[in-house]
Amino acid sequence: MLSPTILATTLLALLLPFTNAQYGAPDTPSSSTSPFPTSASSGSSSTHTIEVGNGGLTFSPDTLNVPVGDTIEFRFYPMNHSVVQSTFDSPCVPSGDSALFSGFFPVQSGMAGTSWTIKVTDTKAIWLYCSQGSHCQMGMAAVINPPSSGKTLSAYKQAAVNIGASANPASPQGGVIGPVKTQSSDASTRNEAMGKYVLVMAMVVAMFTL
Ligand SMILES: [Cu+2]
Repeated sequence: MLSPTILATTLLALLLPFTNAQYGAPDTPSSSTSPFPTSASSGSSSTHTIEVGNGGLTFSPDTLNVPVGDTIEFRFYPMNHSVVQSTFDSPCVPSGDSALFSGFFPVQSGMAGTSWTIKVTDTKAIWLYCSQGSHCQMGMAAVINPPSSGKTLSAYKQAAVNIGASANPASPQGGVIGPVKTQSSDASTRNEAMGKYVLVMAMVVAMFTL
């Protein structure tokens, strides 16, 4: 049987190294208690992809939540689609003089070699449609960062049915046209590796601390 005194002494002996580490005893490497960065990817941005017209008059996905600072790459499929920004209240027409517009991307088969990339600069909803023929009226629309309540993409599509004709700005604006980006860039691979490294180090530190 352990006496209460021995038990207390044993407990104290067990807890003492931990306590010393917490308060940075001189013989404890200070690096083992230094705080780790909570996220290896903070400060970097990532690219989201939306396929335009892949297998039908669709955006895939047609609803996307994108953090401010991230970019969206639009990839184009046959036959000839575009991406234009409108308001929720007026589907199928540009939202104004500075409405985002990709231009048209004619492609016979497969994916167009060039894509259109925009950067999300605030949290406001971005309503998008295709200005080719009656694609918008047939439901070719999408929304970035949809409002949490009220305005929905399905309501937008219902209203679009009654719009006489689509329109678009005179020339592409608000984005960057360039070669399609490779899916796994060096940067994202590095971020992934760094994330695993931080996780392993945190586990090692936890093993020695607890
Ligand atoms: Cu279209």
